Amino acid sequence: MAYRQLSIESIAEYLQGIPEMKKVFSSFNELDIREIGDGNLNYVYLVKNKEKPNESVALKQAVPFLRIVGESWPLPKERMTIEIKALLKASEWCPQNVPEIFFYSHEMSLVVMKDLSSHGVLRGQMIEGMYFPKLADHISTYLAQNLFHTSDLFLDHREKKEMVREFINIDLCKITEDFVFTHPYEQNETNVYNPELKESDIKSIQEDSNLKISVAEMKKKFMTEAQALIHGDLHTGSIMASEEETFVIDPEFAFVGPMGFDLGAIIGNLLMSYFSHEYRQPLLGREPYQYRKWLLETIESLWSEFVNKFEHLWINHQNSSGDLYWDYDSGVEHFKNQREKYILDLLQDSIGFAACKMMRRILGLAKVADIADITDLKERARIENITLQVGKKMVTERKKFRSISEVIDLAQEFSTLK
Ligand code: SR1
Ligand code: MG
Repeated sequence: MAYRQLSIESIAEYLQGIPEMKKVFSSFNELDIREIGDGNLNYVYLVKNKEKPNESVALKQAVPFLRIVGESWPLPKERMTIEIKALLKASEWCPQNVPEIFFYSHEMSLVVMKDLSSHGVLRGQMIEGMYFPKLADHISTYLAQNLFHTSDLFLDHREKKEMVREFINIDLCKITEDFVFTHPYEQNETNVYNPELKESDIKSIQEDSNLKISVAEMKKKFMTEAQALIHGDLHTGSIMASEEETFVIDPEFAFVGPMGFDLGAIIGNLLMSYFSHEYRQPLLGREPYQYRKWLLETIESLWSEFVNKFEHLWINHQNSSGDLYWDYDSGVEHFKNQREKYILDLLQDSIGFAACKMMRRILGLAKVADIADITDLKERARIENITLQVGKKMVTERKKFRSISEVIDLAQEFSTLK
């Protein structure tokens, strides 16, 4: 079927023509269809049978332009092909953390998935101060499973290179290269600033040549390091969660890139939530420490559980296959040292990427509601500047960090509420 952009009016008829949908819907006569997409790129519809509300799906369709900007910014709708393949790949390693797919069409650039609306987007729920006791466990599993099994530590050399080819994602990588690693650090027409953010604060980032060199190093890593198949946009808006379950959605930015980009994305977003709650917790009528403490503990356990799970997979694979990617004499004797070095490099990469993901959300086009929705613009500017200064230190000094707890210490040091 040739591509056409679906709408609330045309979805019922479209779904009725798909045999797989007959397993979900007993009737197509009374469907409640709402557009619920709050992302920057695509359209997402929630489709429910009014008579039997447990019969429901989410339909996501890519359009041939960037939604946040409009039709004036073309973007190949074929990005959905990458998203579908990445969802299928992730479901091989941790099906419990990705949405079940009922149907997909590369021609129509769409995917029909399990309705996860009862879970809610993590970012919105964290803005409201909700706790997710299993988040660190679930996301560390998702990351360890996916990153390990799509890296050279696990895959055969040919399979790995074929995967690199399969996931070449030129246009969406270019969005990241521009909007995460370039525009926020220059005077660019796409940047959007809080009017209360001081010019001197903006300049402290955009005119610091040391910082720009550090960001450029992270950009080079992003562009050249084919370490594993990464999600590519793992912020808290790409996660649907309840207290019990966690689902990672929206992997349209997936490609074979540096593992630290995914770890950094989630760490950076949790840090921004932490800074935002310096303002938000008192507003919610709560004492300011408990929730923020939980956020920092989540960062710490996400990292340490990731390391444990990743190393466990690596050691088991080594023991069972006897195959090392650094297959040379006495390689086995140095296995432990190699793992330590690999993990330290990964920590420092993650810190550098987290910093870029934080600073771009303050100076660049795409914001995070945690901070950007703070209505008191002076308070927002104060939180924004904390985010910028912590980001600056993280990226420029990333090679000095030896553990995740040093990142936590830094975040606390810059908070006004200790
Ligand atoms: C210009 S598109 C802005 C952002 O939306 C996506 O979620 C990615 O983070 C992208 O950089
Ligand atoms: Mg997205």
